[in-house]
Amino acid sequence: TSAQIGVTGLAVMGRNLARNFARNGYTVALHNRTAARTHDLVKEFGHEGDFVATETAKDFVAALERPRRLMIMVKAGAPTDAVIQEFAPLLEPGDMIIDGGNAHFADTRRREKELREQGIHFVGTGISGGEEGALHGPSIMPGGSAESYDSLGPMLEKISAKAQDGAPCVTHVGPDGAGHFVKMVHNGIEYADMQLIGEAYQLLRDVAGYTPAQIAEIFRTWNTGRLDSYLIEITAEVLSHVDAATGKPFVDVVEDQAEQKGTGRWTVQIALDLGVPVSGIAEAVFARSLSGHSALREASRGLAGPKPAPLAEDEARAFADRVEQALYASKIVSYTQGFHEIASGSEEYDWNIDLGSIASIWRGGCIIRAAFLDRIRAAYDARPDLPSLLSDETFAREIGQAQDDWREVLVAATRQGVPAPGFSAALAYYDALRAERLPAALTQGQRDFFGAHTYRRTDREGSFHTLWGGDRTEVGA
Ligand code: NBP
Repeated sequence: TSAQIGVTGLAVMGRNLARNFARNGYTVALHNRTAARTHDLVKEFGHEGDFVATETAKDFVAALERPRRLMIMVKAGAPTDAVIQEFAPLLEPGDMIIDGGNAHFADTRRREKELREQGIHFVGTGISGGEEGALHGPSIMPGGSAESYDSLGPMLEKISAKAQDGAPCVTHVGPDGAGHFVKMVHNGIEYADMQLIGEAYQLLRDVAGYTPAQIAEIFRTWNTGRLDSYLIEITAEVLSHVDAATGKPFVDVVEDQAEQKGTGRWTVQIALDLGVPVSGIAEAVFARSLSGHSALREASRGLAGPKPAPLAEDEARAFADRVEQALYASKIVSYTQGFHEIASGSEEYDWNIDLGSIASIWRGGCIIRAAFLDRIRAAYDARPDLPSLLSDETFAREIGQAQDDWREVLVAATRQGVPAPGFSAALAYYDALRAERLPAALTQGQRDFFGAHTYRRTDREGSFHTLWGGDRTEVGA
């Protein structure tokens, strides 16, 4: 039997993707550096479909039909290069290597270029949805050549999540590293969503005075409205969970230091390189790193600040409604920033990414899946050259309606000393974009003063410099 696809790297993700392919009727060749994992999979799940267990690279490659489709699901970085080096010499022109790991898109670009010289299609593929998604249907973001998608697309569409309208959550994102780039920004947006939800929780707790169980109920209500999303849903689950050992809310017994694996950080690093303001996403990454500085936090505990006093019941309820507005408005901003980064990456690397289709494939399977994404897709479908999500009429109207409450929430947060860097960065972004004039004019004056960096004028073409050290006349530069 020859397999339509092979998966090497059978830890949680690879194993579940292999099972997903098999459950969808494909014959799947299996390989793992440590052969025990391969045999365990067959022993436990062999009844789910057709698997071909192999131990050597040669046997693995020989088990695949041509052109070969070989999926790598190993740890990102050096292990991925090692596996490529092991298999590439055994492949032929036209074969495909699919890297489903969380690779940095720059690595994917390099690998794609090297393998293209051998006639091998290298398909860097973002996969979101964790191990459950891998098994039941993830959101899949393949890059690589259009030709490889002709061969792979139908298989990926089969194993992918389906949105509510039945559309598969996979599309050919664009050439070389486009898929991994989009996956990276997906994760950055995920960080921002989580941070904003965290701030909403903290405000409901410290300003409104609600318990975690009450806040879980509030999130459940929100989940029936425009915030309907996987992250809001699981937030309610986590908040209502009670620790068995102590009887306390689970959220109160967990160490408050957030960890990260790096894709959120990459989103911000690349945004800095591209010159894209992703301040909301950056605050989310910084908030995680701040939380981890326990010595710094310990040393700062005694600093002066207000003591939050809980609100009366009806005020608390009104405040919760305002927090919903602030959360929704801030969410619009972080997606605006994330899509701006995708648009800039697409332009920089000539990927020609269709932004509406990205919103579309995030509607199911992935961590940021949300009803909201349908609306983003509609916005880009209506106007593919939309300069920013904020210029979409519907989003502009909604954020306009939310802004009073959004500001009130930040006033309360500031007064009561509850940090809300995500809400606050989002509002600053919104106000900066709206502003008729920015202090950037003053910045230009300062730069010209100390460094003769020159400036442009609002009323005439050209570059100018003022003789600051002399008689302060203006000269053309
Ligand atoms: P891990 O990232 O933990 O990687 C374990 C796998 O890599 C094992 O199969 C291991 O083989 C193999 N491997 C390593 Br480590 N070094 C190797 C080498 N030098 N040569 C050959 N194989 C090597 O697995 P995972 O959590 O299943 O994730 C797989 C990929 O999917 C990663 O890139 C991850 O970032 C990405 N991803 C993960 C998630 C998630 O929710 N976990 C979601 C989306 C994407 P061994 O068995 O012989 O040690």
